[in-house]
Amino acid sequence: TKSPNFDFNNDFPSDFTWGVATSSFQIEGAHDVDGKGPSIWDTFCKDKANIKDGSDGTVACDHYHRYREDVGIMASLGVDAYRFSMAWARVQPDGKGAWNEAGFGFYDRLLDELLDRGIRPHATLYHWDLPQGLQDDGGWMNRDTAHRFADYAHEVARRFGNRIEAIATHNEPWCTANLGYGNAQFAPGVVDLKQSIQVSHHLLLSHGLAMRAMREVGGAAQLGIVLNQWTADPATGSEADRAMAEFEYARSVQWFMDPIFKGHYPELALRGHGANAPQVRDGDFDIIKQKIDFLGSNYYFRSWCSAATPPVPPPARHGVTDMGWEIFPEGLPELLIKLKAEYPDLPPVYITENGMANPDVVENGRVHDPARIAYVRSHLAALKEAMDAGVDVRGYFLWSLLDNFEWNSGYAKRFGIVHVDYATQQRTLKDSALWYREFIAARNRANRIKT
Ligand code: GBH
Repeated sequence: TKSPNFDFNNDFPSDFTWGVATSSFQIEGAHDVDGKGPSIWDTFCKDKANIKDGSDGTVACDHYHRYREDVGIMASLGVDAYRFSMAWARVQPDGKGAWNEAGFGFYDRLLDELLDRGIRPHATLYHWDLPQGLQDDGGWMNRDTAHRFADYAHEVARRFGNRIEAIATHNEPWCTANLGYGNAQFAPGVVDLKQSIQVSHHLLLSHGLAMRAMREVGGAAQLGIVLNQWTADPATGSEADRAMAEFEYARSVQWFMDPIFKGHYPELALRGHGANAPQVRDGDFDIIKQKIDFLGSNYYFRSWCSAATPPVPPPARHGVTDMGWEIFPEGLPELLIKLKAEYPDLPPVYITENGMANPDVVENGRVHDPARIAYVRSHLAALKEAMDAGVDVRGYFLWSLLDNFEWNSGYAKRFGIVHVDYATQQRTLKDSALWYREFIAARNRANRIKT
């Protein structure tokens, strides 16, 4: 395919990491192949009412069988790195007890393929697909799950720790807790505020235990965590809106950052949670507060806080995505600069996800998605501002390589820079993929001229 004619200027550092991201349940399919156990998302999808289009992840992008082709696509785009997650139930079908060699075999082949192609692997241990066996014992409400997670982390680090550039414990624990246990948008589908807050504590504990277990192994991988983060803006200058925004920032961003960097929960959020505050045991914060080598930050939009009924809608000056999310690139530098000020020990940051859903169609072998290109460009320009202001950002992972299973939205929402025709599993590079390729290549050209 001939690239559309884009004008751009890639002025990021020459060693900046350019990547794409996916997650296991959203792309792999092969839900019961080679000894894989069921995960809570396999279970959740069985109730068709849980997923907007009634779909599930049994086949998804069939990446389990097509990973070679998909890595080939990444190589053709010239990306430096690939962020993916491992399905815990693939490598340990029950979440406890025996390891499944065939499951590890898949990730072993994937890593080989990536390394052969010069693509650096960034792995996430948990992107929401808990083994159902552990859910049967209470899932993340059961404190013991944190210990099971550490065993799993230890085993992955032992086997693969020298071939993976970076390992993140969790992807967006806020979502696991709030959407899984707070409002039932996600598996396991519980609606219980108090539980969701206790779950968030167990997730942080599991992060700390996993960090310890992986440090014990040693190995070359950088270790960290991926959080979904946003700024929270009051809709108006009213006291109620301002208080709402402050609480929102405390209960989402600081709730996960403060324990890791300061060893306690944010006072404002704790007070707001009142009787729902989590049970914390002596020594928990010592486990949670450990040096991490990197922070992964997923940024999609800001949180808009209006206490009025009906709420004052966000201005959405740059429009909204197909998810209905306000496009707000300005929030990215605002967030990063705020984090740097609040957490003096902030390690290097990777933007581990950013991207947009866009309903696009293949026409004569082409997919025109100018809105996605504009979204990425505006967020990269915003990211550069944060870096110019002194935030140490080392890489950017576009969400997502492929159109995929968008959780409770099913396949109706398309986040890929590569289009997937689910009937044939045919992949087609969208214009955004061609743009990204050119953008990365421009960096490479600039590097060649420099040296
Ligand atoms: C990411 O989460 C995920 O990591 C990825 O798997 C997913 O495909 C991608 O984004 C696109 O969605 O206001 O309570 O109704 C995005 C995180 C999802 C967090 C939506 C806030 C709003 C929930 N965001 N969510 S709510």
